[in-house]
Amino acid sequence: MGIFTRFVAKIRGTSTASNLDWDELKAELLAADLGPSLTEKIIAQGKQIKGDDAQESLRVILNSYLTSKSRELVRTNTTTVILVVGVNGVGKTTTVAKLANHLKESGNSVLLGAADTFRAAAVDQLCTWGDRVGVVVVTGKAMSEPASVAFDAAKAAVAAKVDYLIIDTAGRLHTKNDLMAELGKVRRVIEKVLPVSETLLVLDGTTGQNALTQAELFNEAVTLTGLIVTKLDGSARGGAALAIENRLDLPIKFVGTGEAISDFSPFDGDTYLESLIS
Ligand SMILES: Nc1nc2c(ncn2[C@@H]2O[C@H](COP(=O)(O)OP(=O)(O)O)[C@@H](O)[C@H]2O)c(=O)[nH]1
Ligand SMILES: [Mg+2]
Repeated sequence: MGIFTRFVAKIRGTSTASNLDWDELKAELLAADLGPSLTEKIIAQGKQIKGDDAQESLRVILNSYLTSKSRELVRTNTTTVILVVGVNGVGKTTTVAKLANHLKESGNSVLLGAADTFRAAAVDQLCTWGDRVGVVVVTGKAMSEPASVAFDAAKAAVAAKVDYLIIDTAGRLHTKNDLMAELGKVRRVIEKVLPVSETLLVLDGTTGQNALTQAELFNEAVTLTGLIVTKLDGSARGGAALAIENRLDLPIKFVGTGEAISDFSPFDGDTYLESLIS
C-alpha cells in the first residue's frame, strides 16, 4: 500500500478511510518522512481535490514537487568522471560498485578510484567489489592524500580510455568545514586531467530530515549534480525521495534497495509516484 492510498480513499469518500481525520493522514505523511512543510502543502492541496479523479489530481500535485531536471547520467566524449560523496555509512562504497556494475552491464568500460584513504579497510572493500564486478581499482599507498589517488586514477582513466571513472571518497561530516574543503581539492586536482561531470551525493533514505541538511551543505561545498538514495528496501518512509527533490531541486538519479550488487536501479519519477498513490 502506498503512503497516499488512504489519502486518496478519503478524498473519494470511499472505504473506511473516509472517516479518517485529516490530522490522522497528516501524521501518516510525517511518519513517511515527507517533512512538515511539504506535508502541510499537500494536505492543503488535497483538501481541494474533489471526487473520482482523486488519484490523477494527486499525481499531478505530487509530480509538481519532483524536479524537472534530467535524471540521465552525463556522458562526455572522453572519460566521464563521477565523484561520489556523502557522510559515513550511507552506502557510498557499495553504491560505487553498484554503479560500476550497472554501467558495465550497459556496455561501458569503467575504472574506479579508491580515494577513501583514511581507512585501509575502505580500500580493501572497494577492491573486493572491483574484483567481483570485474573493474580495475586504482589505489594509493596507506594514508596517501585522497587528491593524489584521485589524480592517479584520472591519469589511468585517460591512459586506458575508459568510458567512466568513478571516485569513491571518505565519509565526512557535512558540518566539518576542513573536510568539505578537502573534497573541493579532490575535484580541482582531478580537473587538471579531466572535467568532473557528475558529483553525486549518496543519502541514506532512512535518515529523514537529516538527509536534507546533509544535501544542502554538500551542495554548498561541491555543487552537486545529483543524488543517489540508498536503503530504500523495507523502508516504510517512502516519502523521503519526494521531500528531498522538493527541497533541493536536484535529481535523484539512482536508488539502492539492498546490499547486493543488483539492488540498484535508475530512479523513475512516474513509477515512484505510482508506488506512493496506488
Ligand atoms: N539495506 C541496504 N543496505 C545498504 C544499501 N547500500 C549500502 N548498504 C549497506 O550499508 C553499509 C555501509 O555501506 P558502505 O558502502 O560501506 O557505506 P560508506 O561508508 O558510505 O562507504 C553496508 O553494510 C552496506 O552493505 C542499500 O541500498 N540497502
Ligand atoms: Mg566507504
